[in-house]
Amino acid sequence: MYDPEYEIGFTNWMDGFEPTADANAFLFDNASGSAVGAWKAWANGNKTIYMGVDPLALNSAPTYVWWGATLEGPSKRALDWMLWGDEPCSLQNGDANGDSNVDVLDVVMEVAHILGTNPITDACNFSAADANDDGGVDVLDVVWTVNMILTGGRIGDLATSSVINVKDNSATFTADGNVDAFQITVSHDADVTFTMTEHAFLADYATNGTSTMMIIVVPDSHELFTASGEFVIDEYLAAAGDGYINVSLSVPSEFALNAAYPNPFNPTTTIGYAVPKSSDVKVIVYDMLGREAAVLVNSSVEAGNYSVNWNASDLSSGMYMVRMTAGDFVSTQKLMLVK
Ligand SMILES: [Ca+2]
Ligand SMILES: [Ca+2]
Repeated sequence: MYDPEYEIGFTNWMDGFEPTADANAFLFDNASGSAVGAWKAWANGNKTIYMGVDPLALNSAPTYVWWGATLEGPSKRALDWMLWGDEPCSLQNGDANGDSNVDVLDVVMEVAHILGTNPITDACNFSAADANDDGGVDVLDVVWTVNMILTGGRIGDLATSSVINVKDNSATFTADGNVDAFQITVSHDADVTFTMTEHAFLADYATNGTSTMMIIVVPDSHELFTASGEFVIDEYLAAAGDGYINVSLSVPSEFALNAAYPNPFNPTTTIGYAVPKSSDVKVIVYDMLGREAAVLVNSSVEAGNYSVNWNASDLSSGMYMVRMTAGDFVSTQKLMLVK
């Protein structure tokens, strides 16, 4: 282990700080004139290691605190009692790419960081991307940055709540005012692809296997995104102004087996269904002799609106029946396969 007296450069540190010539005092006791906090830096390979002593612990056991081992220097954020004269970097909040403008490029950079497609690794850029200074980069920083860009250009009140609706593999929303950003994570089969709304300041997504995270910034229609197949919304956040707003998924009020489309069909059709509460749901297709032709759904399903595709390419033309059952609910519909 290191010798603290040597490492930090103090002599007589129990009686008050008398920094040695190579230590840096940063806080002084006005009455005694002695230092009550000090730090020292060492080169260590291509990094600089910083160490400080906690002035708040002077009268008990002084504690040594490592803070920072970075190229840039000590982090003020890591120990907020430190009174550093200089910020380690001076980028304007929101100017994530450091080009002295806060514009859509910075929002793109923040969104790519959140989606994980291009994480911000530079401490200075990260600090600028953390526009609201809470130590992380998330959708609130996107909103903060967008509002800097759009100052004066927005009409109407900020939303306080929003409802996300899913129907026919598309997500839309309603809200009681302007929503600045949505962050939505959905799960889906690996071959499902997504098309983001074109009516937004910015909309982007990142798919990782069977999970996709999307960020839709300042949507100016009710559209959010459309998928090529079924998905389930796992997580959702929405923000307006400087905070999150209440957001919920619309839940159907009753079970329903919706009209298949197209019908008649050849060879695929889409069948929508609604589940008002978590239930064991079966959607099964029978031929006219009552034999099972396809099991489309047979699982526990969360409340929501869903749709399922049926491909009947290996079956012969004719009439089929699709039956949805969930608890006491039963609904049946005719399907006409015409080849
Ligand atoms: Ca910029
Ligand atoms: Ca932040």
